[in-house]
Amino acid sequence: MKFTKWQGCGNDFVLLDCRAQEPADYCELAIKMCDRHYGIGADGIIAVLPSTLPDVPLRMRIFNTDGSEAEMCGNGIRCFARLAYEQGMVDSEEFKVETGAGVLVPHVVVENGQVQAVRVDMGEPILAGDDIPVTGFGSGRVISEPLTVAGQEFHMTCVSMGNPHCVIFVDDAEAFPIFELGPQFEHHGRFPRKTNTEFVEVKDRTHVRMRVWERGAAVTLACGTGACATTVAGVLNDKIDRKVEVQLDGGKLVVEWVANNHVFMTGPAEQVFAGEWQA
Ligand code: ZDR
Repeated sequence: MKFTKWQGCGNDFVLLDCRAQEPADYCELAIKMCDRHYGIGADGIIAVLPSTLPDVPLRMRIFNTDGSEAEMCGNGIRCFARLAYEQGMVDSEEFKVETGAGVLVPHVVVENGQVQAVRVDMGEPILAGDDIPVTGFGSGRVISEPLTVAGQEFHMTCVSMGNPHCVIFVDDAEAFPIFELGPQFEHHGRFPRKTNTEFVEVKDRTHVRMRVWERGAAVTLACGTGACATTVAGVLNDKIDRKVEVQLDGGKLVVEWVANNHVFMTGPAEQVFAGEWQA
């Protein structure tokens, strides 16, 4: 099976062209391929599939390192879009992609024949507690609500970008004990589908520093949907402007929550190597 390996801000993925043939078991394949010692090594695998919808050329599925399927992946969809564009799977720089978070629209930014970045219309954030899902808030928003983890009280703002996010503003992102507390957020009883958690330090109204504990993947160097959720959470708490630069462990993303309620994310996507899977 041929594959390509990609990264966006250091969040890395194996991309598989599954349009003609699908693996028998995505879950098992994700666990094996993502293993950094016995496999290829990645934060997830992404399948390129034909869409099930009219007028949508492609469908994306993403599986985490633990084999669980996520609805969406922000860094992954940029890699997916660049691959589809460069491999001629689509005939324009902007096209629709079917995802578990609905139909999203990436735009491959090309200047002088070179791909510079990928900008993605990530759709509208979901803010109703039951829909994120976070229990205990009904259809209300979850903005700076108390959450007790490991005996400490935090304030969470919850946002779904198709996948669930819990955003925690902290004074010092670098010093936050993310490895110790990250899993306790992920598996907290308030999150019926578990959660991705972002620990965010606001530098000023247009710059934030974000670290992430990802559902099903642990600490990663970046999280695209998390950067979008962070921006929405920052605006809802009046900590930042609607357009910000998000500094992640592995790079920078620019995120803008525009007036029509859509969130746009812009960032890099790079192919690192191509190979053949033999296991
Ligand atoms: C966070 C993520 N890497 C991205 O860039 O958006 C998405 C991966 C999926 C995530 N671990 C989840 O929702 O289970």
